[in-house]
Amino acid sequence: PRTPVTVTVTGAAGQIGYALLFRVASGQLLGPDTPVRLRLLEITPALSAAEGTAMELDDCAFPLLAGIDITDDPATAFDGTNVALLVGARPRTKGMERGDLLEANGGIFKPQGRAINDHAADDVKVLVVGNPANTNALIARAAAPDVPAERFTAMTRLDHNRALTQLARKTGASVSDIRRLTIWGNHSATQYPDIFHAEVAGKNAAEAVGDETWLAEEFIPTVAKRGAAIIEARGASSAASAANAAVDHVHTWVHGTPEGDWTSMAVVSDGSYGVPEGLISSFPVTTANGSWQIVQGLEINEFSRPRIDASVQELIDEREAVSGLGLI
Ligand code: NAX
Repeated sequence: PRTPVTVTVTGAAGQIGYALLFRVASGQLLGPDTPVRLRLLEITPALSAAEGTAMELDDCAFPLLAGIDITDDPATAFDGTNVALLVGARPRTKGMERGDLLEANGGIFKPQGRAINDHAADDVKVLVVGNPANTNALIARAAAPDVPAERFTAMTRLDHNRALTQLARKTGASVSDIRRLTIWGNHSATQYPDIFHAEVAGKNAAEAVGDETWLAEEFIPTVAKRGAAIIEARGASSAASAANAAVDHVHTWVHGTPEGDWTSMAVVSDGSYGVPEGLISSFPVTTANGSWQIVQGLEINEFSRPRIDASVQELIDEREAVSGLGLI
């Protein structure tokens, strides 16, 4: 049998953690041949809840689950970790300013980045889910100078999947008929879901839709505000769909994108498409052999350019704010 891969999940007792852990343990993250050792990181008051989840994981008798450790210590949580899923974060509470939010999360992601730097396996791959995800990833990455920058990513796959379904509905196609959709920028309300390079059953998606008003007034806001719509309907934020997107993100990173297609991942910019170097921004990305590459050479039209720029500007502002706070 293969050596188990160590997967660390932070915020393991939260609602995304509850939806995510069972899928990781069942083999959906890394495939049916890869045993998994789980490490659950929680804050001290939530350790008991994490233990309850671990009991349920035991009770699933997953053949691929090689063990579970639960801890409130980042050094222990990331010791030898191969895949780090950083889900736990400090939510924005009433009356909290953006600066307070960034600072509170800096207090989580900076020490976690340092612990990854000092203790994780050489091949560690990091996915940040906890919001503000792109900037939390930037903070963790800055605290881990010995880990290659390309191992720190943030999640826009949920936005990507939301956009796939909206486009499929509009065109009467199936989601599996759609390729080359892109989420650009920040995982926030400024994100830009781009269908100009996408194809629906081999036809250009923007031409298939043929309706820029729908794009500007329905598609983009529906995708960008979907998180708020879920909260409104469900009384709680997206959890199972977020966990599903995290599984998709890592699975694609490890196993590769299909020929002729790409995915959306927030990754460190090399300056492509005018996104300042070093920002962690969502791009069209292909993956192969466990690494990713930003798709090059796409023409950005007049509709897309200001929308990409606006979201990137928000990331620049967030970077300035956390830099001012001494977090990077
Ligand atoms: P919950 O509040 O249910 O769970 C968060 C958990 O994190 C709690 O159990 C808490 O104790 C734990 N935690 C807090 N600080 C920690 C620390 N320093 N170390 C370890 N654990 C810690 O939130 P949940 O609904 O699970 O959402 C988690 C995060 O995902 C939030 O920041 C949320 O905004 C974000 N999301 C990101 C999405 C994305 O697409 N990137 C979509 C879904 C989700 O909104």
